[in-house]
Amino acid sequence: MGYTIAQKIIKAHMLSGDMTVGSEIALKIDQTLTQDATGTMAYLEFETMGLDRVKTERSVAYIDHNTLQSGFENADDHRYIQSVAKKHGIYFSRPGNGICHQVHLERFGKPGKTLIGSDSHTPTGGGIGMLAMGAGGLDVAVAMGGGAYYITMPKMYKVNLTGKLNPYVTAKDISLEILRILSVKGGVGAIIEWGGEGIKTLSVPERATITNMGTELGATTSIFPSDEVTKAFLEAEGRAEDYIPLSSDPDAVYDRVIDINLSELKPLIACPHSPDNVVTVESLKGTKVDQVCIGSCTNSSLYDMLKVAAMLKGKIIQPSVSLSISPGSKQVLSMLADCGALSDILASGARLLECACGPCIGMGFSPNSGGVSLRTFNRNFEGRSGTADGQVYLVSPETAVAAALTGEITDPRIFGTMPEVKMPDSFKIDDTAVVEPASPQEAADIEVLRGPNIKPFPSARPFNDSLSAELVLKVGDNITTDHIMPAGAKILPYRSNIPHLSQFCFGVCDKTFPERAKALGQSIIVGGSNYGQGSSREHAALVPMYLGVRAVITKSFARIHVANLINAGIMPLTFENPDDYDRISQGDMLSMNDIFAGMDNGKIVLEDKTTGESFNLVCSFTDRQKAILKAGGLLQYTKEG
Ligand code: MIC
Ligand code: SF4
Repeated sequence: MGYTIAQKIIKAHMLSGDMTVGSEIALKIDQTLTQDATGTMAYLEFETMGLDRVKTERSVAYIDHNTLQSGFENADDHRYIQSVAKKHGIYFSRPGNGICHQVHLERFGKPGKTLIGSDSHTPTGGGIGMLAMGAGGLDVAVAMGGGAYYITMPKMYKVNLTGKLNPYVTAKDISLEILRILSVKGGVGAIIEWGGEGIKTLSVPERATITNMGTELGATTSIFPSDEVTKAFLEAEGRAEDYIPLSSDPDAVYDRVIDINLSELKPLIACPHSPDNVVTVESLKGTKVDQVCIGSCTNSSLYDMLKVAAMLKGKIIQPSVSLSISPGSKQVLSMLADCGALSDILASGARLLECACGPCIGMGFSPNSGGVSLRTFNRNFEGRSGTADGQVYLVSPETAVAAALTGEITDPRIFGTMPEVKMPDSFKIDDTAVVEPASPQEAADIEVLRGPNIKPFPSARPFNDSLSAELVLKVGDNITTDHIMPAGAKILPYRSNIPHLSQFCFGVCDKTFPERAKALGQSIIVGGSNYGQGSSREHAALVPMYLGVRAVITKSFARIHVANLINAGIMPLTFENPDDYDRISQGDMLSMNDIFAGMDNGKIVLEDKTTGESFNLVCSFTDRQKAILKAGGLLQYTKEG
């Protein structure tokens, strides 16, 4: 039996385990990336491991999320990350150099390598045939130290593309189509390989749009072959030597195969508040639009921006619409400037934002109240834009421009022939915004600069054999990490200050949660299915842990979040019978006994002392995970080990 692309990379990096689906495997990690909103915590964790230098082939620290410096906090965190990176062998991408995933694709990613990043959109690297996965900061810290990254061996899905995209139908529409087919939980436990004749027509930036948004499916990652298209991209980046060909074997076996005919696709749009709430753009024709945002790690490549500029050229946007453009990297922005496309964008009335995440993570550009915002981003979770009642829709750059020009949701195909966009044979290479680490000799003298915003992180409590605690919060299906630990301009600067952050925990669902949880001392949360989808932020586990949450019981979990819970020493459990979810209420007093034996045999009985009922909970912890929980979290476990 042959291998899929992902299985080939896994096989070459496997440190322990075997490729039985569902079993735990340990992988050697070649590259890591961090961004500043999760990076501060990841480097604090790395420092506590007491290692001098990273052991990876390449580790890069990006500053792209917290670039609004409305106080000392973000600037202090940047200084901390820059100094810690210099000391420990990590490349530092300065603020303004671009969004981590875009820059990593351009300058560092390599086909066939493994990459983990403390950001859930790290799978963007799958666009050039990397096995690239999002992870919690602590897992990234361990990988920087040379430790293995543990995942559950995923199933293999294949998406076969046939045909060719019509004008104004784009890679973003392919992403939205697969979300429509699979939903935000349809990729959980799977790696999605993209193949078929249709991929030959997709450039690397288009492929990267698709692997980027594969995160929204809940997939472990998504991957394209490394082929002539990949080779041309790497050559244009002056990195021909990084190319290796990579494809699946003809007799590789997939657990599921999905066919998409590109020729039949139409422009699509994801409606509030979920990326899988997908309909055709034409079905929403005429809906008034207040704001349009173009950028984010999904759609900010030079190719995307050149198309946007070509559509805007010689036209003026509607006065009722506010349009923002954030190019993905300095490379993209300076090439737009050099070829004159930037002038076309500015002349249209667009507002140019810096090369960073910006509005995607609520760092400015929040819509007006109740405002309709069309964004080329990957997430439209409730409240994420910074405006609680903002109505965010996800679209392609072409559909975004069509809305800016008409003031309403408009199928871009009405614009007739798409202006031709010619990609250059080579990109402008300027790595001056990437600061190299110090040599091992110089490193000893480098002082790590810490600001007052960095607070010691809380330590979890080891588990006892029994637990009695109140059900402090009961939430529904598809709870995102943006619900658990919101971001945005007011909160993000405190990513290294867990006590401060804790005031906002679950603020979208129940503002009284932090107070109540703290008062209880220890508590349990109950959720529906796909709990913890979205971001990789470990803060969505560390903050509940700080507030005393000991266990989370759900119908099912999202992959990165469940790992973060275990790392934070919070026990993730699922209902054996999902209907039991309905028989338990917020405020009930819950208790579990014989936890250790239960962890071993995969079943723990939950008694509801308030109603007198009892339920079976299931778990399938590996020996390593049990030891982590017993030790009180991964950090404690790593120190003890
Ligand atoms: C996001 O898109 O939600 C983020 C902000 O990039 C996060 C990381 C974070 O919360 O810092 C992610 O996707 O992991
Ligand atoms: Fe940044 Fe948005 Fe991409 Fe997250 S999804 S890395 S916030 S651009």
